[in-house]
Amino acid sequence: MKVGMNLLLWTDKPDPSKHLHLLQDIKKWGFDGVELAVDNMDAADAKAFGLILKELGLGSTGIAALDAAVADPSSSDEALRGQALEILRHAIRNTQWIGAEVLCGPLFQGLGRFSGQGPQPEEWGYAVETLRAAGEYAAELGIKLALEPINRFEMYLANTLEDGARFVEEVGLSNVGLLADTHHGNIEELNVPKAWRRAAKHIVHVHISENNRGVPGSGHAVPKEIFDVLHDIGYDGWLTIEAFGQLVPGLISRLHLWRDYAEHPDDAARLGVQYIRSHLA
Ligand code: LER
Ligand code: MN
Repeated sequence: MKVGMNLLLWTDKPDPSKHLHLLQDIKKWGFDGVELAVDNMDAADAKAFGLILKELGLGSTGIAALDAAVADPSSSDEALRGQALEILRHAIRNTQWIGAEVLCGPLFQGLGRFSGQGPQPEEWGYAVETLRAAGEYAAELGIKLALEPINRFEMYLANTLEDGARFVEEVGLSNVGLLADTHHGNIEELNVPKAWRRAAKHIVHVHISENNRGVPGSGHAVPKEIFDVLHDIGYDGWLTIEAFGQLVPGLISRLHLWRDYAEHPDDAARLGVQYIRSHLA
C-alpha cells in the first residue's frame, strides 16, 4: 500500500509555480505521493506537475468534485449532464498528465443541491449513464475512476458503500470502482469494517480521514480494524490522508469547517503519515 497526502488541506488550486515547497515537505515527511484537485487545473499546469512529481519521486492521484449549479451527472437537464461529462473528461486527461492512474471523488452527483427527497430512479439512471460515458473515456486513457459515497449532509445519491457498489455494478466497467473514506463511513455505515469487507472487490482507492477531519489517529474514525480489513482483503492501492482546516476559503462552508482541527495545519500530514505507517509495519 502507498501513502498519499491530499493537497486540499492547503489549497484547492494546486499551482506548480507556488507549491513546490509543499511537495518537497510532503516527500520529506515520508509520503509516497500526493492527491491533486485536477478539475480546475489547466493542462499546462498538469503537465508541469507531472514533471515535478517525477523528479521528486512522488506518485499521485487526481480528485474532482462537481458543483451542481454548473455540472451534474444526475440532472434531468441535459446541459448540466453534458457539462459534467466535459469536466470529467478534462479531469481524466489531467489525471494522466500528472502521472496518476486514479481519478477519485464524489462524482455521482453535483454537490450543493438537495432535492428534498432521496435518490429517484430517473436521476440514478442519468448518473449511471454519465459515469459510464466518463468511465469509457477514462479506460481509453488507462485511468480508473474511484467513485466516493459521501455523507448525507453533502450528498444524497450514494451515502454508503452498498449504494456505491450497486451503482458501479450498473455502470458495469472494470475501470470504475469505489473510494472508501473513513470519515464518511463513520457517519453512514453501521459497521465500517464489515461494510468495507462486503464492498471489497469494488474498492480501488481509500481516504484516511478522521471523524473531525483533523489528524488521522487522533479520533475514532481510523482504528486498527481499518488496516486489518485492508490487509485481509489484499488491498494494494493508495491510502490517502484527507484532512481539512481553515486554509482553503472555498471549502469552509461546503464542508462545514468552522474551526481548526490541529495545533498546526501541517500536523494532519506530519503526524498522520506516522500513524498510518505504524499500522502498516
Ligand atoms: C472528498 O474526498 C470528500 O471526502 C468530500 O467530503 C468532499 O466533498
Ligand atoms: Mn474523501
